[in-house]
Amino acid sequence: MRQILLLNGPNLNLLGQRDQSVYGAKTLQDIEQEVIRFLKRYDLEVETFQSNHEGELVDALQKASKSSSGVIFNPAGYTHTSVAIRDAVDAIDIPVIEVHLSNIHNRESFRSNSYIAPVADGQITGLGSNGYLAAALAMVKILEKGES
Ligand code: DHK
Repeated sequence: MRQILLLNGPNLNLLGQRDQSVYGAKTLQDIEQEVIRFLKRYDLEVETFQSNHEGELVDALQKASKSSSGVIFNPAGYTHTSVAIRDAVDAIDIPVIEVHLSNIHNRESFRSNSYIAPVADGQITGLGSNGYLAAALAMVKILEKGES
């Protein structure tokens, strides 16, 4: 079965206890389960990984290029700082969709810049946990197109 990596960056392990007016009430496990359930309908298996460490996220992206068909990725705070993660996304030849729970364009100005967006297939921001499902559907469509 083909596999999608659902990759989450720093502090997203704290979802549920982080500011719920910004990040919602769901835990990361809730979101992961929703994506797993959704992609199962399309015969796609989901591997989940969360890390607070930049290098581990780089490692996960490199590994995904060998074992997965695509990545749904919330780089969290590293979105706005990490050239290394951007380079990893750029270097791998599978689709990567960037997701943010909050709308990074209506918060502090430093959040509106994403180092990842220019090298990702697309960015979904501000739709809360539904953004992950939107990314999952987009990933299905991207992969279907690749097959035809
Ligand atoms: C998550 C974070 O942790 C922030 O650092 C980003 C992103 C936004 C989100 O909305 O999911 O700025």
